[in-house]
Amino acid sequence: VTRCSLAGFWKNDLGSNMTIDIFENGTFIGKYLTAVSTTNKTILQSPLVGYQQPTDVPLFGFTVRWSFINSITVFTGQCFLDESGQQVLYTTWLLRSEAQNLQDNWSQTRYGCMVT
Ligand code: B9F
Repeated sequence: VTRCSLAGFWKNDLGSNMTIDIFENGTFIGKYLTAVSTTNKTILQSPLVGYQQPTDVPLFGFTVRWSFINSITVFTGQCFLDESGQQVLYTTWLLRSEAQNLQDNWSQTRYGCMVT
């Protein structure tokens, strides 16, 4: 490949995996299974929707609606080709969880980076 695409199966540095189907115009849908969580609730596969630019090393953004907890994560990043021609995603995320009241709102957004 000389060109990156988000289409297909991915596993990140945490062990989470996702599968993505891309449409003609760069929109995509998929399923996300996180390997990590900090709740007792059973982790379930969760839906995602996103958009990628139609370039050789596309920029992208997508949202996962966690199906097992009232939280949302948005991810944005870029697909690269590494030295061996392997596709790799460098992504930054924001995880929003529920505030019980307006006073707690400030504390309910986490962020981080990952490599997929
Ligand atoms: O653990 C998260 C969570 C949300 C509310 C209670 C528990 C849900 C899973 C998030 C998975 C993140 C990582 N997995 C991955 O592949 S999304 C970004 C990372 N990449 C307590 C309150 C908010 C977090 C913990 Fe919770």
